[in-house]
Amino acid sequence: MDIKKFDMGDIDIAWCPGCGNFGILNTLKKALSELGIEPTNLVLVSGIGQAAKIPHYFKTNFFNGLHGRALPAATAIKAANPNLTVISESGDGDMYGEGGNHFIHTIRRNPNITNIVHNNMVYGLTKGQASPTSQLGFKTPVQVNGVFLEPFNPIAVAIALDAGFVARAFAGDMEKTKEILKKAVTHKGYALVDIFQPCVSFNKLNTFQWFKDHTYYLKDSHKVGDRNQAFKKAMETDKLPLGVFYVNVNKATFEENIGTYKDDKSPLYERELNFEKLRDLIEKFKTLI
Ligand SMILES: Cc1ncc(C[n+]2csc(CCOP(=O)(O)OP(=O)(O)O)c2C)c(N)n1
Ligand code: SF4
Ligand SMILES: [Mg+2]
Repeated sequence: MDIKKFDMGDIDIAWCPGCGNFGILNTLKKALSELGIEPTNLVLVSGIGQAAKIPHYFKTNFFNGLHGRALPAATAIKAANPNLTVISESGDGDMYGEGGNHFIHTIRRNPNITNIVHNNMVYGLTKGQASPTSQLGFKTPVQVNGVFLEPFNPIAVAIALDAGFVARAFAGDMEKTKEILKKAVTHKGYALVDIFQPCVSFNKLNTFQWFKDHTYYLKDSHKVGDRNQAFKKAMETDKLPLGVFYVNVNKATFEENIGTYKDDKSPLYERELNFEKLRDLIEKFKTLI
């Protein structure tokens, strides 16, 4: 296993010392190395935020776009070249707030990509406002009397939408997180891994210790194919379950469903562009104006 192949060398990393993002960065490199994935065959796609900086610290291909917009870019990249391993990287605000609409409809499309969300229950980059997953009562310089909205439950929403793979991990447990990431990346279709990631600077409520005290791993007897059981587990809030909640392997992917690959399996990016068709279409539209 050679995780150095993903290293950027001696670069400045703009995360606070002790941030949970460091654990996720290393664990993802290990998981991908153990799966034998090469940097040239990988694309990391992100939006904006502390978590979304992860592709800057990874020696591989990446696309860093607008806040909340990682998933449509990731879907398009995978559709243009299904041979690539495509991973979307976001924070809880980026994915469930600004990107909430894409979260829902990407699950429906089911592209063969992995959606990793660093869930620190706060807007870290912009210095500590509440995010969609902030806990009730969480006080911030904006939410001075404490958050009064029920936190968004991404696991329950993903299971309700019949996402093909739904898991939750904890950045303080590298070994288990690595195993969950490996399962997610090898799942055929959309895979969500929501990772609890302590923000040591702006979330003094949900600390490493808080996550240790408020989580437990699903038992081996948990049946990942049972959607109702998975949903019940997702609704637990006293202690938050970790592990793989739900897997559905019987879903066609976006790339399988689109007509582009029906008769021709060669990746879209390799094909010759047919400008004639486009010209005809433009001329036809001109006559309608
Ligand atoms: C459209 C838009 N709205 C707001 C912002 C400002 N902004 C940048 S990052 C961010 C929140 C990031 O929070 P999260 O996704 O949880 O990432 P974290 O920094 O916590 O890892 C916001 C609101 C922006 N860049 N673009
Ligand atoms: S602000 Fe929070 S999320 Fe951002 S680098 Fe610092 S500890 Fe990590
Ligand atoms: Mg966040």
